[in-house]
Amino acid sequence: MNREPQVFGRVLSSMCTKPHPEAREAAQRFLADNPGDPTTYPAVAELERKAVETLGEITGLADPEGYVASGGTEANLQAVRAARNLSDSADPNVVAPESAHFSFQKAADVLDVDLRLAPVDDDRRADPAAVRRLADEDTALVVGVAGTTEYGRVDPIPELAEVAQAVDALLHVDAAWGGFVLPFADWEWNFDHAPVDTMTIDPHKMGRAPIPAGGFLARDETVLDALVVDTPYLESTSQATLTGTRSGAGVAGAHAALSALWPEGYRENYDRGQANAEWLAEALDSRGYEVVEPVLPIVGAGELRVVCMPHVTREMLEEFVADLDSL
Ligand code: 0PR
Repeated sequence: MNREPQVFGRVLSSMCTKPHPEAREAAQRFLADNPGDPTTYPAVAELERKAVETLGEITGLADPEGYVASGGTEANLQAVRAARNLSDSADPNVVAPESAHFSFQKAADVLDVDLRLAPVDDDRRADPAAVRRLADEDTALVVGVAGTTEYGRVDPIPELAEVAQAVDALLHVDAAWGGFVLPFADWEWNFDHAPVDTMTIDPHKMGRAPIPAGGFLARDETVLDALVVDTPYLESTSQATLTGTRSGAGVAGAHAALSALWPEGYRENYDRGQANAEWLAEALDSRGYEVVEPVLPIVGAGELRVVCMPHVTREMLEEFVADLDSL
């Protein structure tokens, strides 16, 4: 059976998008390279270092530690794992807003930590007072989301950092989706705005890299050290990643997309996506839908959710609204 890949003409609520052509090409060339063995595959290892450096630039972090992960789920899991390993509690917990992505539930399950979900405020952002009430001396990690999956909300990261400091926990920011639009919007979310310890920022979402390409970043080497295992028979002596063999296509694709698009290409994606989101919000509002204002390019209205990814054009949205009108 010869199936064709999905055409993006009617994909309106996915966080995946068409890869940049140069990223597609780079991914294909590096299909058999394994960044998990950097001494045997030094070229792809070099691309990964450069990709991480650019992710650092995007998130306000000079000399970033980190790597290109399989996606946001792995990056979030590694943040929880590092915090758990660094904690001196016998029964560590993680406090996150209830708007956090379900990957934190997987992380808590796999790592056997308690996940405490705090109610959000009226604008669906983390409420620092509610997070503070759930945090205690066993809290290893406080989580903030910069661009929530459902409504694109940006949590008050500096206030969450204060909560983390008050209980001596690490602070993780999940910017898996938002990381490539937030540099062009006016929010405090990154390593430069607050004492953020770790961050998720995924090139395979708004970054226009092919799947799989997530991003895990850490301010401090000690975080990566907390993840390291020895790799006795490899030339490199240790590994901090979760998976062993990793996708060279993912790493090379991410590097190529970042090289082609940061910063101007991403700025254009943001400008167009945000304008489209505002246009759609207005179109839905004038038709009587209860619309959640798009502070980033995601429009929520009742059961409806449209993510204005780079492949989503005004024409697609006009067609969508016309379809709604004809129902
Ligand atoms: N953090 C945030 C804020 C996310 O939105 C997501 C995924 C993750 C972490 C996990 O990332 P990975 O899926 O890369 O592990 N958010 C999307 C969502 O749940 C994932 C997705 C993407 C779902 C494309 C469907 C789809 O077509 O909507």
